[in-house]
Amino acid sequence: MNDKVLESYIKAGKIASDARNRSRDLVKPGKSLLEIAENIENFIRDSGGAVAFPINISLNNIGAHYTPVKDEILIIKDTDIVKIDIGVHVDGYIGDTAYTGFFDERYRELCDASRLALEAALELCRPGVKLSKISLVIEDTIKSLGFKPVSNLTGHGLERYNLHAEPQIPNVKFSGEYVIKEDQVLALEPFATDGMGMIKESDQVMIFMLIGKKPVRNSDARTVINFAKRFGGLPFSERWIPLDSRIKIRFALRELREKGILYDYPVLKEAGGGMISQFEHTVIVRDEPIITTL
Ligand SMILES: [Co+2]
Repeated sequence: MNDKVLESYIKAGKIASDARNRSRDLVKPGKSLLEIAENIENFIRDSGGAVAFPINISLNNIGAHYTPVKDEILIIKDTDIVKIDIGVHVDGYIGDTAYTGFFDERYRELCDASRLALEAALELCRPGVKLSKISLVIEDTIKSLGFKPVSNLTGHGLERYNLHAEPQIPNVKFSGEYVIKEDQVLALEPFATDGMGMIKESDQVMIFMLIGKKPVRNSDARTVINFAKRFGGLPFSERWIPLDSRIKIRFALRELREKGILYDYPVLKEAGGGMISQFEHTVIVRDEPIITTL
């Protein structure tokens, strides 16, 4: 990795970390999800970064991929646990970080489980370590606190303008010989739950990504394509689309999904209705691991 690339990763990580810390003051009972999302995404842009994916604000049994819509009505309650997942890029180099906020002490241990699993896993991000060892320590740490890792949500590699590069990093043990290498960039994100230990897709979708090119006749659909091209293949939010009505937006998105032009990220919910906690950092694999989002 050359100095320019390293510098971009460090800068993206720092802005993501600042955005995460800033969000801690906003994530409070009575606050609206829409207000939090707009505040944090604007902060990222004002700090000289670009938003690498719409801020995910996933409550309770939702594991990921919830981001407010234009007419969002959800307000945080004091019984909620709130996962905030933030992505920032600088010239395509991404920092990805998440934490879980809670207001009721009964969720402390659930949140500790994914936080401590992340801390233990980060220690292992050195050249030559087997990926399976990282997954094992995540599973063991979460189980030692009496919870289950979410088996079908994984950490992931990061590459320029690629949010889900190889390798996938399971949060449960597996057997495999894959070894991590110096300068690989990894986003580790343990998820812990008191439910079944699996997520399933719901039929709600708020996050999309452009994946294909095909002619479309509908002018609103063309507006969405032209808008989506700005993101260089990174995901975008329905909320950002510059069309004046949500009906037009939904209609255009449906056409593009059906034609295979858009990929969608459905809201993911715990299969047994359990609560989910998540913590995440981005790390550059080195003998002394560089955690860019610390
Ligand atoms: Co991630």
